[in-house]
Parts: sequence; structure tokens; C-alpha cells
Amino acid sequence: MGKKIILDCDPGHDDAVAILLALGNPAIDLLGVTTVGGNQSLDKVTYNARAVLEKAHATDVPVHMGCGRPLIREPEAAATIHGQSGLDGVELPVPSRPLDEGHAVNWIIDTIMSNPPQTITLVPTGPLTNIALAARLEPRIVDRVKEVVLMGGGYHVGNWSAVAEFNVKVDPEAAHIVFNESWPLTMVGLDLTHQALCTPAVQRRMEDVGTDLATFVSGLMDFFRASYRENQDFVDPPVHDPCTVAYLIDPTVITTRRCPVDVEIHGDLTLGMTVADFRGAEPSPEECHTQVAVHLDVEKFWDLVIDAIKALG
Ligand SMILES: [Ca+2]
Repeated sequence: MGKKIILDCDPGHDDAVAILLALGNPAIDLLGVTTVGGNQSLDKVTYNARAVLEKAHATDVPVHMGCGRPLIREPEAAATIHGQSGLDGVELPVPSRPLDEGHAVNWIIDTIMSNPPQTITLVPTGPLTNIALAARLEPRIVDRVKEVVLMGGGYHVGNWSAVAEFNVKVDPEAAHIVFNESWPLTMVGLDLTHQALCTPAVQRRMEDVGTDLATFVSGLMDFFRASYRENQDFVDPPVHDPCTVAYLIDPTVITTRRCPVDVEIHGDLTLGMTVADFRGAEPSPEECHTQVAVHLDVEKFWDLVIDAIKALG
């Protein structure tokens, strides 16, 4: 059996690829998908999550809807990057399976508490609202999860402000809670994910898979490239979210550096900044529960993504 993960996401073009990578690699056992308002409204991203699972013929994976807005602040979508649907650029299949009942936060807690300790990994790839609320509602989950591997933040770069990344900037208070709980936490931030560029050569490899699903992913990447060119001055789009899953499949895909990380929630200019402290010698896991992703083995990463698309047929 693969590593058991819960993917808490806001699909989102790169979230969609993260879902497919989790489904298409036997090292991962995707227990369920939970959704959070982020890239688009909660209703839209929840529909998108179900549609992506439908597209991959993975209708046995439960989807639970979570929080529609941040803990304190007003919702803020990323329509400039992901379009009005949150997954613009492709035709989505109509989900055949109804949305599962039960709030995502309750389902996350129940799943962690009903599985043996240290067996469930949380993989948040959207704002951290659901995860923060779960930790507050049932604090025992903090010791019980194996680890948290999240896409968010960045130690030297921002995208939603000069110093803040979207997922953290949208709900900085939730991020503050999640980064300050004692669970082992890996921040896969922009410093890492900006190495995961979907170049035309990568996209050709996807298309060469030749399946309907491959065409779907390529369509997503076309839209993603156009919006990143227009709004973020990128030539090729960085496909952030699947980097988390790739790390869990094969830890050698990502080099990490252990260091304290905290989230700025008071700064006028720096709200949502993830402040990583690289001073001194690298601490041990006993001394420091957080680490940041530093370097991506780009070739291995895309091999995993393309192999997953192949495997899903
Ligand atoms: Ca996302």
C-alpha cells in the first residue's frame, strides 16, 4: 500500500495536476480530496475537484467540501491565473458521483483519528483554513498525523505581494496556526515550485502520451501558460502543487533545508510572508519541526507527472 494522504486543495490548474499525480502513482494512496475556497469560490473549486476525479475515472475517491472563506479576512480569488471557473481552458466532465456529505474539517479529523497514528500525511495545496480549523477543533490530530507537506509560501520570493505567496496571503492567520503547530511540516514554496516550469518540451511529452487525459492536461497547461505570461511575467508556467506529491512519492526529487519558519500576520507590507531563519548550523528534526524545499530534480519531477498521466490511461 502507498502512503496515505489527504489532499486539501482549491483546483486550480496545478491542483488538478497534483490530484492526477496522486491518483496515478502507486506510492500514494489518496484517501480523499477536501476543498477550500482559494483560487476560486468554494462551489467552483469543489466542482472542479469532482470533475478532475471524474476525468481520471477515480470516482471512488471521496470529496468533502470545506471552508469557503478565510478565518478573518475577505475571500480573494485568483481569477487572473485560473480564470472564471478556476479551471479555464478545458471542458470539464459532469461528475457522476454526488458530493460526499460531511464538512471537510470533520472528515479530516475523523479520518486521522480512525487510522493508526503516524499513517496519514496532510497535503494542503490551497489556503490553510481547513487545516487550521481541524487543528483547533481536534488538537490530538497534531501528534497523530505523520507529517504536513504543503504548497505555500516562499523564503525569498512572493507572487501575491512582493514577499507573500497566494495560499498564505489569502489566509495568513490560518497559515500562522498551521506553521506553529508541532507536526513535522515541509514548506514547498515558490522558491521550489518556480523550478517546476511546464516548458513546451515538457508539454510535448504530455501530448505524446496520446490519451484523452493527456490532451486535457495539455489544455490546462495552455491556459496556465497564457495567464502566467500575461500576469506574472513568466515564459512557462510553474506547476506548483504536484511538487508536494512528487516529494512524497520520491523524497530525492526535492532537496530540503531544515530551518524555523513563521508567518507574518501584522506587517503592512509583509502580511503573509513566510519568514525562514537560515542563520547558523542546520538544526536537527528534534530541534526544529519545519523544513523548506530548496531544489527540485526537474527531470525526475516531470517523469513522475508524465508516468502518472500514462498510468491513468
Ligand atoms: Ca492550489
